[in-house]
Amino acid sequence: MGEFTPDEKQHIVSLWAKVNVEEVGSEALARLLIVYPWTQRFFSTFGNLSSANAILHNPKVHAHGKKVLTSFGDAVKNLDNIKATFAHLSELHCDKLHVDPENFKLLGNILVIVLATHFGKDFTPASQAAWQKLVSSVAHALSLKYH
Ligand code: HEG
Repeated sequence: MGEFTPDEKQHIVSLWAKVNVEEVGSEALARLLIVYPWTQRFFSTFGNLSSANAILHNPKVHAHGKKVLTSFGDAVKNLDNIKATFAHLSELHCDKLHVDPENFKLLGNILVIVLATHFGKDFTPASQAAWQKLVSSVAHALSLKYH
């Protein structure tokens, strides 16, 4: 039962224990907004997003990045139950926020890149494989309530 092997769970949980949610979360969201500028449209209330530098230092981007990655951490704590864990957030992103679910995949891949820059060689191929599986599982779970 469950989609993750014991080895994959070990890779996910042990790396997560070393993640600084504020630092990694804000960097991942900032990079999403810089690399895929059309994602800025969801954050029109966030103030100055006019340059990479402005985005990287925007306090609302930091706060929201931390919020998103903290929420992502619920997946790490519920690896056997990811769909149910994100059912409510899937509804919210569809019905209230109107976020195209393609963006969950973009953010997941950016998160993997940020982890690679933070952990370097400690982010082994096996760890990356487990994390890629996790981000795609979360993106899938967040898309399930779309209609
Ligand atoms: Mg979303 C709000 C989690 C990706 C756009 N997001 C939120 C909230 C959470 C969350 C916990 C607060 C919900 C609340 O107020 O009750 N988001 C979350 C996760 C992921 C994700 C776990 C993927 C891993 N979000 C995501 C992406 C976009 C987005 C890719 C758009 C590109 N989220 C978004 C917006 C809001 C939230 C626009 C409302 C922000 C606000 O106005 O405060």
